[in-house]
Amino acid sequence: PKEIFLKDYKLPDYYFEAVDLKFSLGEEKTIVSSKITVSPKAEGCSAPLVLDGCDLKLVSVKVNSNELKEENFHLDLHHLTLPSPPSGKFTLEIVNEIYPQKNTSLEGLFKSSGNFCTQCEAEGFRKITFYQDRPDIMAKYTCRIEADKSLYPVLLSNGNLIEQGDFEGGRHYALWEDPFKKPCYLFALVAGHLESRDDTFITRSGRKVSLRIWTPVQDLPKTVHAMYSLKAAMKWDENVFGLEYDLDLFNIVAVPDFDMGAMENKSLNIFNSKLVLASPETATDADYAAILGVIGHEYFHNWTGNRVTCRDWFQLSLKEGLTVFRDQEFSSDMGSRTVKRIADVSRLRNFQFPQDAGPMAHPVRPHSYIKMDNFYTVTVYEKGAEVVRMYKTLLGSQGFRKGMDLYFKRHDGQAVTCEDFFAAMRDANDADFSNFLFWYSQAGTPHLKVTSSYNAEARTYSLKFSQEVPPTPGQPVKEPMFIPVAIGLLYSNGKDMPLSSVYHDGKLESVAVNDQPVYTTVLRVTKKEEEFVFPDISERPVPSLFRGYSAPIRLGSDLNDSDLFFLLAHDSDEFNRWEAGQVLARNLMLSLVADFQHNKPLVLNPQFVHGIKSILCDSSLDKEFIAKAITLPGEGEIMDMMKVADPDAVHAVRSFIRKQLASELKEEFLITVKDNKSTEQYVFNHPNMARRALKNIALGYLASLEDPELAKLALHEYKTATNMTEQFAALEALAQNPGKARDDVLADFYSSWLDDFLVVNKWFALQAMSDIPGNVENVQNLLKHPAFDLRNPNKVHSLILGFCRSPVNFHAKDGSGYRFLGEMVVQLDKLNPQVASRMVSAFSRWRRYDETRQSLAKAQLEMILSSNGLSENVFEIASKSLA
Ligand code: HT7
Ligand code: ZN
Repeated sequence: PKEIFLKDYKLPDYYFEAVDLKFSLGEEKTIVSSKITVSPKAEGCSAPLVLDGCDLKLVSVKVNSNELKEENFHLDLHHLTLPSPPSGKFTLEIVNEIYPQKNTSLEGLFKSSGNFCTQCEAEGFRKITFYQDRPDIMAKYTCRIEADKSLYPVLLSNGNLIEQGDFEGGRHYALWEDPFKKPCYLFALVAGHLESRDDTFITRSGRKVSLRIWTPVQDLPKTVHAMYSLKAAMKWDENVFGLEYDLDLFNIVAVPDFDMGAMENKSLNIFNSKLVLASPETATDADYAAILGVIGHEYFHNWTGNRVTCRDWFQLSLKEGLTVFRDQEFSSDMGSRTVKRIADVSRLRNFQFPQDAGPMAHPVRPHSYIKMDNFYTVTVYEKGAEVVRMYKTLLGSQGFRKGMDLYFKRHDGQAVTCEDFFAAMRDANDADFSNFLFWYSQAGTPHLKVTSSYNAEARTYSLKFSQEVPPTPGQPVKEPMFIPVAIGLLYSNGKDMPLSSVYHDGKLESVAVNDQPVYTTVLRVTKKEEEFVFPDISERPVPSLFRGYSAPIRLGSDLNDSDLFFLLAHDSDEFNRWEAGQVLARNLMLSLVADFQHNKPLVLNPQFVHGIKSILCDSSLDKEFIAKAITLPGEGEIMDMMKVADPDAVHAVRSFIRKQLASELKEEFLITVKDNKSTEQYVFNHPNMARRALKNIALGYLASLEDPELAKLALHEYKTATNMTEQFAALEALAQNPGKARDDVLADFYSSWLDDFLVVNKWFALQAMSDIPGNVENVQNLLKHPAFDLRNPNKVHSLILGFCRSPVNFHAKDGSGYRFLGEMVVQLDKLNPQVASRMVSAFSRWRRYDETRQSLAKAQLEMILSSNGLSENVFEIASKSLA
């Protein structure tokens, strides 16, 4: 397989101005005709025109209406080449056949539950027709779709519907025109039996936009929340960024078979059904929140991604990092900012940090790839969003908005780079960003050490920073990064100290704003070692470092347990209160893991129990914050901090602490469950979600005790729940412990929900993720369950990736978990390489484990690599994992 490098980027020799597509959809085959207006980059260009094409049957090629003979073009497995196209502008007409009914890869044109549907990002358009399939080719499109009217009554594409009609013999057509130039990855077509929920949105300039959410008719009642989310997102983008929707129609289509969450095709977003359909009885609060966030995300792409797109796929984070940042901010504004930040940082730590420390580590803007699909990663998305967040931290809300305005002013309608975004931020604010661009080019999570000292005589407080960016594949040595450190200092009474100035590089710099002292300031750490000294500090402060998690780094500080307990109790930055609790919990878990490994008895620090109790019982705190604060760090996070990851020890310790807390705080947890029971109808708002979250966490703790009385309580909660959030939490609580009660409740849940495929997926996932010993056998049996289907990515995620989330079972020392995954990858690769390569990623950190596990995992990676007909997707991840 060929590796593609960022440094080799070249402007295209030919641009496409207009593209007219025609689709004749059929049961055997689909005929695609394209008419493209081609213009050379420069007068007299004699370069060959190379078009991408994959799995296409060419029927004819015409240039300026003349059909080309075979000797005048060249066709191979991946390209159609015109060696000497005419000089100057010309029209190119191509006819080809495709076979969507046989397409299980879910890219290009495929069928999902009987409906036609497309997915073109990143390089799927080449599975539809021959084209320069790259994002810097931006053209205006029309799309004419012809199909059987009774099978496919709805025909959709991008832009506006400008014509439609019927033919004799039961076929009909629709002609769509998109007035905006776009890259081909934003092209979309849907044809099928669908109904829509319709609504309207009046933009702030008074334009009326029709909103339609399309699903099979029986699912329409479940689109209320999606429509609410869409309208909220449209309003939010106007209010916060001044960005209005630019067409008269916005369509969303929900399909059950989809590789990712959703796709932002211009005016025709296509969504995985699980991110559209929700009702209180069938969807949890987490589902509702995910729908809000992803509907927002795809809508926000209309500006950050569609109006301004990427020059090449290396720049993916330009649109994805920025749009994730925008959806995070949207969700924060719609709910609790602190809780959202905690969730986002946890995700970064649990998924992105391990990637950044493993063989697949890559910068936010990768330098090379074999298959672009493999780079839709937590690094490009979530770390990319943190990079955007740092601009905002450094520039403030107004400065950030100025940068965004300039970005759109300069680049609307263009395909651009991460430097263009950086330059807009810098120029709009006249800012000095020195080495900030290393965030795009250097992989690895920087380690930042902070040491503090207080000089009572001089009344100064010093913070010394030293940073290290760890080596990653292909990048043994790194430059220091530009790290914004948002910081506050606390008096011993817990109040924030006012800050007016700081000594840095021998100079006294003001940190006041409008001549007023501040309580949080942002220090700019740009060197390997750097010191900041605060003057006029009357007592030894406790520092609150990286408020709001102001940079994606690993922090090592000299704060001791009593400082951390103090911050947990007093910090005015709520995120840092949570963070202090997490640091305490991580330290505690690591020390108990060491005890476990040395066969020492496990004893829980009473101060920790007291800390958890005081949070649980603090009625002044937000309930969702309490739920987050009393949740222990995940097993993956702890393993990530160990020299040799020990899944059995970490699991034993986490279970021990949970049980110990449950037993010591049993009364408090019981009161929490009782006081937070739902009494009214389900409402999706922060106070109600917070109450449910806290009740569910408390119930989970109680059920861990394996006490029949508490199991009875959980069963009662399961039976009386009026919404899925509480019913599923009760099911999870009961399913922690093996036995008849577990088996019965799982069987009851399935028989109650077998008609709802999204709920059944939850049922698969819950069993797959179980830590019950030897669960691999159960998962293997579930593969044969009538509701399971290997061709559906949601089901594969629930069952197979779900299984890999259980450290004890996936990393079982007998190798059964690894063997199971190895076999599944080989099978899946034949159907859907993108999904298969995501599965292989579960192996990528195999070197983190003991020798026995290492050799078992390595054997599976080698087996995968030696299998016949391996896709480039799987090859790239498996070979890089072994390198
Ligand atoms: N921009 C979309 C990416 C996407 C995708 C990528 C590869 C293969 C399938 C895919 N489906 C959607 C989604 C987004 O981030 O908004
Ligand atoms: Zn996106």
